[in-house]
Amino acid sequence: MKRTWWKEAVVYQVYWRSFYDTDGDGIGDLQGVIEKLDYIKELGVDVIWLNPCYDSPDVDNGYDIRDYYSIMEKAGTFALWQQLLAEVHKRGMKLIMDLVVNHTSDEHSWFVESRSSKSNPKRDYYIWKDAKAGAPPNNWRSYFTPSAWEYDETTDAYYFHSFAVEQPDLNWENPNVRKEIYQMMRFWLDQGIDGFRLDAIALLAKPNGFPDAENPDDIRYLTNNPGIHKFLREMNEEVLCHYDILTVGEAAFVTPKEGLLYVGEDRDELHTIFHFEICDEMPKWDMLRFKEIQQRWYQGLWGKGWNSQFLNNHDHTRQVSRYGNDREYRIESAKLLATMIHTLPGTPYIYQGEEIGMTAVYFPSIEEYKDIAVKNKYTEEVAKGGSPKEVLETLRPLARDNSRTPMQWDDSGNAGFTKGEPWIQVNPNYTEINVEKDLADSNSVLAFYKQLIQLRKQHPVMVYGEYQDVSDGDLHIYAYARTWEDVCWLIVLNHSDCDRSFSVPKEYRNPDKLLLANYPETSFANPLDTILLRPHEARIYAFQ
Ligand code: TEU
Repeated sequence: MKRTWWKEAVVYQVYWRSFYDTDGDGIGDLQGVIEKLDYIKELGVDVIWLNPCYDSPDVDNGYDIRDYYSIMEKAGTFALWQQLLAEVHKRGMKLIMDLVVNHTSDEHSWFVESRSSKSNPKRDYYIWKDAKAGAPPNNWRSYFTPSAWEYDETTDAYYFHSFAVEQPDLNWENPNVRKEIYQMMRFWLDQGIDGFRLDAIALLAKPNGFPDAENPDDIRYLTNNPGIHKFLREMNEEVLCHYDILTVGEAAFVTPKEGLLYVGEDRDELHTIFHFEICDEMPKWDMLRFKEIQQRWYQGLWGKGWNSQFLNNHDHTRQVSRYGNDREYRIESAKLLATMIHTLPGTPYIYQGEEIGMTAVYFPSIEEYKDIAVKNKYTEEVAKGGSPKEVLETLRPLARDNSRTPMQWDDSGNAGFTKGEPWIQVNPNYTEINVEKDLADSNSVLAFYKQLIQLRKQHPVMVYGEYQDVSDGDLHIYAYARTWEDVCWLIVLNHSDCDRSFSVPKEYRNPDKLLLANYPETSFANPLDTILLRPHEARIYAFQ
């Protein structure tokens, strides 16, 4: 298997608007990211993924781009962004930017022109259809609205949007659109960035002929359509292959077999992808399903393509709340989930705040929620007759705002995030959960993440080791081996609130050492017949 820097890297995702505010406007900024780079560097990570900071009206927190070539005023200036890039490189880290090219803002000049008249040269930069008997062209919904079509009076036609009304989809069938996008990508790569996280990239190709969907609510018809690989191969040929970069595609709803078409080393498309089977197929934590998904992706990609491992990001609620136990076992389960993500095959991603075990938030009313997705869904469900209280209860656990509350730096006002009024409320538990507290505790979640990241630097088995699930019948215990040359690791995880025992397969009963454990006082025994695991206990054994 080809060894590359991005396979060996750990990526840290900075949602800058919630990271650190230096000008007191209550919103994080690029200066704040610069001032916290030493903190990020000391984690030991290699790459920073920066969420979109291009000029935007901010309807969808920067994922509605108005000008690809300038920086959003809230974030800072282009010169400041250049300084951030230089400071990241000075510290020996790399920076990948979010590439949002499935759609733009409705305030982008291209769309302003496109909607102005049917004869405008930029009309076909977007997807316009005439009404069908006075109704939208088909029955598709979008991720954020009941219909994926918005009527525009000026030209008496509908335009298509996969997300918000304010995010019209670009028409990727138009070669002029693709040319403009490739030119913009080269601009940013020539600034010296180290790659892209490609937003909603599997949506670029639309279903041929825009037929009605059998089940409009099953939104998978929007993604992974024929033609997507033609676009990605052209993008690779025109742009990506000319740079030594990391490209990670957000590819919702693809299976391992389909995923390989995006990241196969012989495909000349992308390097790796975030799949979403864990989030989409598992509305609630189900260890058995998780193991099956991991097995499928290992068999589908290993040796042919590269996977990415994550459990949360700015779109998915805090992992310790969704998959762990953020009450009695917050610290243990935060460490357990980290151990899993960092020892499974693929590049691990850390979403800001997970390294101190930040949790989901509980806002009492819809007013405190800021995300267009959750607010639109709330309006939609209440309009359908849902009781506001019940609708909020349903939406609350998976609302994207759970992961967008400000980074908790210390126990001072607003968790040290801002001296102003924060754009979104700080999680009230910041007095207990914050960076300053974790830095002072050698048994903290933060200290544990640093140990895990260090292990990756010292042990190629973590990156290139073959994977084998060696779990026994207990659905709550996940045990697997990683093997590389003459090195073998056994990872054993108890995903439950109870004590459980794991009977060790005979070939793993004589480890040389207990490499890492998430309970400080864990004794090492050899031979190992049965391991008694405490709630949310994780162990890594090494066999030299
Ligand atoms: O998210 C894309 C998106 O919403 C879907 O892929 C969904 O996340 C997936 O199916 C998992 O359920 C990206 C950005 O991450 C998000 O913040 C933006 O709102 C969205 O695109 C539009 O740009």
